[in-house]
Amino acid sequence: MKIAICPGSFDPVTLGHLDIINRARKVFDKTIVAVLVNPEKHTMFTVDERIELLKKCTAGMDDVEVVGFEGLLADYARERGVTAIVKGLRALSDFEYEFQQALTNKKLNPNLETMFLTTSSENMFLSSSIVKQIARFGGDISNFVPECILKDIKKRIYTGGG
Ligand code: COD
Repeated sequence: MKIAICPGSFDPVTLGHLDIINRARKVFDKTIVAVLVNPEKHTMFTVDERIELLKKCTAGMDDVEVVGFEGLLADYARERGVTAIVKGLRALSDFEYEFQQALTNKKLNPNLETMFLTTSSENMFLSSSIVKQIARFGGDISNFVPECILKDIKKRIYTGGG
């Protein structure tokens, strides 16, 4: 069984993330969406909230599992028998960081490949930070996040905690 892992902070999940997850599903038998649990990193949404939002967006996708993970991605991937890390590349600016991560993960777990999918053109500029920024100032985020979680995100941002 070929298993992909799509790791990230997903603070919150965007249409860009979902596009990469859906394209990974076309290639792999199973896709694990892994939310990094990092207490040192300040996030707007708690890990449980981020997992819940992702579960909502992937409801009905039997080949997708949403999990939280701690520590090194390479170790978690080994534990879960993962074939490849699947990530999206938006622009040249992503490349250096992603290249470093891919080489490090390969050193830590030589059996683990990293595969990059180029972002879809409509998501090229999209990131969780942009979504949070727009939402904080009351802007319209409906073109950037899945519709099924639009209300949850707005509620969370407008009722504080962001
Ligand atoms: N279009 C296409 N792809 C996108 C878009 C978009 N608009 N937005 C995001 N993505 C993809 C990117 O591939 C990105 O890598 C992924 O979604 C997740 O994005 P974020 O921003 O939610 O998550 P990051 O970049 O903060 O996640 C970083 C990791 C959690 C993957 C990383 O820190 C990690 O693996 N940490 C564990 C510790 C570890 O093992 N480190 C590596 C060795 S040093």
